[in-house]
Amino acid sequence: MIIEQADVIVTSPNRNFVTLRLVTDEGHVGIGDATLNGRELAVVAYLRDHVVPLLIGRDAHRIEDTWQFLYRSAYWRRGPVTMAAVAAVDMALWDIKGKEAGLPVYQLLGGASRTGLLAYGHASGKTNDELFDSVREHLEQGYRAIRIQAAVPGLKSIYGIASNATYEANKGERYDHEPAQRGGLPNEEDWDTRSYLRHIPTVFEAVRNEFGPELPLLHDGHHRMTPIQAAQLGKSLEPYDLFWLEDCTPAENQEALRLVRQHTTTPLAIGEIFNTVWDYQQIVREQLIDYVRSAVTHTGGITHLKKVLDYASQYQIKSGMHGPTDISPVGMAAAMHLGLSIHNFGIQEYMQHGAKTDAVFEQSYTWKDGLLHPGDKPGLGVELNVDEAGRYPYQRAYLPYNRLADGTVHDW
Ligand code: CS2
Ligand code: MG
Repeated sequence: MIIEQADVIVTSPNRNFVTLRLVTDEGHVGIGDATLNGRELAVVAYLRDHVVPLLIGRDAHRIEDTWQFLYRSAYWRRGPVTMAAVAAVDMALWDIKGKEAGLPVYQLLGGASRTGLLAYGHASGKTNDELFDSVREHLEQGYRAIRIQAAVPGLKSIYGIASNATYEANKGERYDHEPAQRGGLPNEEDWDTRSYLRHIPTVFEAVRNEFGPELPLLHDGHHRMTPIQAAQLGKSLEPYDLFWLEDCTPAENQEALRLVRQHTTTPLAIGEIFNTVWDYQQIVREQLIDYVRSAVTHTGGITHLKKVLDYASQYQIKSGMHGPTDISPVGMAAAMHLGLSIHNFGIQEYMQHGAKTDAVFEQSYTWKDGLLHPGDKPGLGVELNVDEAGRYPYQRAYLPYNRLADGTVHDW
């Protein structure tokens, strides 16, 4: 079965998405997500100019060989752009293989290891009252685990606060806290770690007092703390029994997590900006994390992320796949197939896309009683409506960045 056609489709319904669409000589269509928030066109160029010419005429059956060929023949290895491009090819080939076999991809990966996938959503608020409303909104929707993000007194803007945190406030359109605002240049936000470290424990105390000790709560530090500051936060949150503290400190320096681990038992989740197993080598081997945060879309696809998670399973580390709105429904479906099949599944982030996005990407995955399931359509189970996609041309969008009070640029 030969790849005859490869198209890179850019569309921007609720936000920008990049999708690779392959067609074989037998008429099978496979799609893969290549969305890299804020750098979408870099992946488009990598795919169109350097990968597509290599795909035409290749045997679509050879998923592993194609992965190794794209990874090793480029000479220059790893990185978010390269691995998002490789991921899209990998997802599209798994989609084709499932369609040819007449099976959902999770069956090709070894079948289901559970009935459904625990999902968490994003509650947020500028005040505790707004945060509580957002938590209630997510509980009413059926979420069984909830991420808590809050404004910090004295800071003008901060990551993770939905423009309006509740459905009604958005007139029935799902709130979309999409941080990458289309049409402009990067927004500058302000940051002060000490104010944040003083405030966040009070937020979790209030949430626990309001909602009790059982509800699994998560928090995203979003790369902003030094290791010792992360250790301080982890320790101060121990009384509130978090499911995880995410991206507590920039983890290019994997050793940094040793210092955090020495001071706190709060579970740690790292990796949404990682893109190969090598980024995890030390933090997995030294048991420095509890959850692997990578998305299929940013980590070389199903083939490679499965290898990362199999490595992590030797250390009882579980998956916590990244699933904000900048992972397309194709990338979400791929994550669900992989998550359903592996033994060491932990939790799946699920922010839900907007109505325009759902019209472009016709999904067959389901979310019921707080559990996700990829569905049983052959392949990944998502169809790209190319005509609908054409209605929404790309709009340049940048993620924000931070500056400290003295003007120093800081991690966002
Ligand atoms: C966040 C992401 O969902 C998360 O955990 O870290 O929303 C992140 O801010 C975006 O994916 C950046 O594009
Ligand atoms: Mg995150």
